Amino acid sequence: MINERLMQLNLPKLFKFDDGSTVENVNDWERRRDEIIDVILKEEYGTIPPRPDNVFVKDMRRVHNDFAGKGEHLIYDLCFMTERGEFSFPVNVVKPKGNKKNPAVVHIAFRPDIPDKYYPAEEVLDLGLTVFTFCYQDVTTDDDFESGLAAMYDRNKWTWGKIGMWAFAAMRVCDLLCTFDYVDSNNIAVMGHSRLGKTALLAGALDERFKYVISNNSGCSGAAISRGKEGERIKDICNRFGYWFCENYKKYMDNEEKMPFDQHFLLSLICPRYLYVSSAIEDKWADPFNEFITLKEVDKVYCLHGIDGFASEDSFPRPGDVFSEGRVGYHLREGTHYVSRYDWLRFAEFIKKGDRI
Ligand code: GTR
Repeated sequence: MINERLMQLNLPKLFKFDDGSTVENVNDWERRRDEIIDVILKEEYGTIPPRPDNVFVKDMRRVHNDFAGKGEHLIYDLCFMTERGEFSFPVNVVKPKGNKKNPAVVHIAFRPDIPDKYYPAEEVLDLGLTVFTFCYQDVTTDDDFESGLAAMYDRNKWTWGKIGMWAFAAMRVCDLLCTFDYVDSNNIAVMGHSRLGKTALLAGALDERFKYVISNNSGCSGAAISRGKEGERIKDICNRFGYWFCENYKKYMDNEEKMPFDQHFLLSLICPRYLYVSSAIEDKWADPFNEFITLKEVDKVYCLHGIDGFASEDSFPRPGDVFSEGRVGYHLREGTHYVSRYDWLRFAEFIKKGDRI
């Protein structure tokens, strides 16, 4: 059933090189991966500046909010050099007390407060995860190119839209946390919801230090295949939020079948690492069905690697379904566009499962 739907959509082929030849093995895939990165940056998210030489902490504060004595809350001012001088933004860390190396999550957040309605900090702490949260607006707001990170690089040189900028910031948080003794740097996740779920996918696709890439309700231009999509289409997203992408993306408004890629290209870059996508049944704008089928397509890359990818049935999932046996996980929950406690708990389970392997 799902495979038939994928065939009908006539998606651009993951295993076909630009010159028409075929990917036969994992070595070929590594070369194909570079082509895929090029096309999604050139046509969708824009080009992104290289990693800065040095990321450092300018200031650190301790917050007296110790989660029943079980945790610590620190705020770092993360700083690095850009083309136009120094740039910094605050990063909140909530960690279990002590110096044990714990898996870490880079949480790209809507809000700066800890905890907030989208982030049940105490529950996540109790699960033994250290969470580095930054608020996307502290890096750069949605449509302003005159301040924040957007103003720190030459726009004629780099074509990035806002999703690229937030993804770049998530990678800088990763640079920083890798320097801390209390982080298990072999077990780092990146996670986001909605526009920030799109961002988590891009950061995870580009930066292989993220072993787990978790995207909640990311929908259009995130986890969902654009061809045949219900709810939000490329035209809708470009009309409202064109600045999240590069200019080239506008070519595909009402013109999806001309795209030399689709969202399975982005998600395929995460293989052989751990990928988790979550949908909500009432979030029709994001289109749970098209989020789900992307994973079916991406599973083919895990097969090429001889790794268990997406272990699901060949039918559309029901609310309450969780598929987390392989390296590609998914759940569909009841309710609306939101990142809930239910979602966080599934993410934590998925990370811990990977951690044991
Ligand atoms: C919706 C938008 C989605 C999603 C979300 C958000 O309105 O159309 O693509 O990103 O907003 O708030 O991030």
